[in-house]
Amino acid sequence: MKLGFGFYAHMLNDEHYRFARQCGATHAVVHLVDYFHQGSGHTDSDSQPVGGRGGWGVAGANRHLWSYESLVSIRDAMAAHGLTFEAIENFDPADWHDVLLDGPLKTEQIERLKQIVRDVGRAGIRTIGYNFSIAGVAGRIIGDFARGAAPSVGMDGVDDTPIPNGMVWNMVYNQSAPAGVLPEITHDELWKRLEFFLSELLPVAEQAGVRLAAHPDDPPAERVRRQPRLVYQHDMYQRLIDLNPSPSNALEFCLGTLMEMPAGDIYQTIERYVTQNRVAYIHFRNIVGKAPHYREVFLDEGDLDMARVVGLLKRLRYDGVVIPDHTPQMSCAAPWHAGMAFAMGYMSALNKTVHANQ
Ligand SMILES: [Mn+2]
Repeated sequence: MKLGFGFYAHMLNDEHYRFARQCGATHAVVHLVDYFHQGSGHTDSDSQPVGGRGGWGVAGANRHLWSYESLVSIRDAMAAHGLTFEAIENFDPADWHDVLLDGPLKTEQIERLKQIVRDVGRAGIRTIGYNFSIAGVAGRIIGDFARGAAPSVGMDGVDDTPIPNGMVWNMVYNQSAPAGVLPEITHDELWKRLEFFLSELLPVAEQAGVRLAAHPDDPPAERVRRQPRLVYQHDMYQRLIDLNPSPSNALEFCLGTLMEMPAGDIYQTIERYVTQNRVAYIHFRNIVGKAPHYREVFLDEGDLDMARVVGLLKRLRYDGVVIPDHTPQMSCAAPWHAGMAFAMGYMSALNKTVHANQ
């Protein structure tokens, strides 16, 4: 496995590139979306976004970052610090809200996504992670859940409040949308929308040398905010793969989210998808409990045996990128950085130990 680091958009600078390298990272996964733009309730923009029922923030703030020239400039700035720009994580809801909602701008937005895929490929970036979800990462809670009362996130029951018009994927894309809420749709309808998205984009992705990697639904539940979800059990990843045989149809394999799912053996699931060569990159995270009641914790105190995971990845000859997902924050002047440094050190040690023991 290769050690990667996930950057939020406001961390795209020399200081953070150095920090990631100092932690041992060789690869970078980048969130270009500004989740926090005009958002309420975010006191610490370094941490993962956790919004209320109004979502994280307003979509579209960072669209300038997606041009070919911008991608190349980010890639080159990272390369100067020894980092490979491996993947972009998440499309901006401003660019694909009507793809998710089957709205009137769907065709236009699919063309925009195709252009992004071409530009990403031309810039030498191999992967785009996405999460095909209407509610997105909604309905989580914050608390002192991890060891030593470290602030973290969790879930305590499913949020079933309806989503207001103008909002999708937990962000606002139209601030002047008429009053009202999104209509409830069926799971089959949402699978059809995914199938359309994949059938349009995968041929372009193949040509561009890019893989589209699906994140499972976090938190996993049949419905969140009254909207259906696609991948809320381990098996549902297989349905997504079987929808389209393209080699560019891949997974953003989130160990935390998969562990949150009540059923299934995580170690068998890792083997199942890695051996199909569908895992584009891995989110390394640990939790305690199962949806709809779980807590995110430090890597060495959760239900998942991280050493066993790294050993398994080694045995399966997985040579892709692994990044820390979210992590609890630590009590000091730089709570997010300390949490990340702890996670990176732990991952690096596991990786070295596995190689030493082979
Ligand atoms: Mn994840």
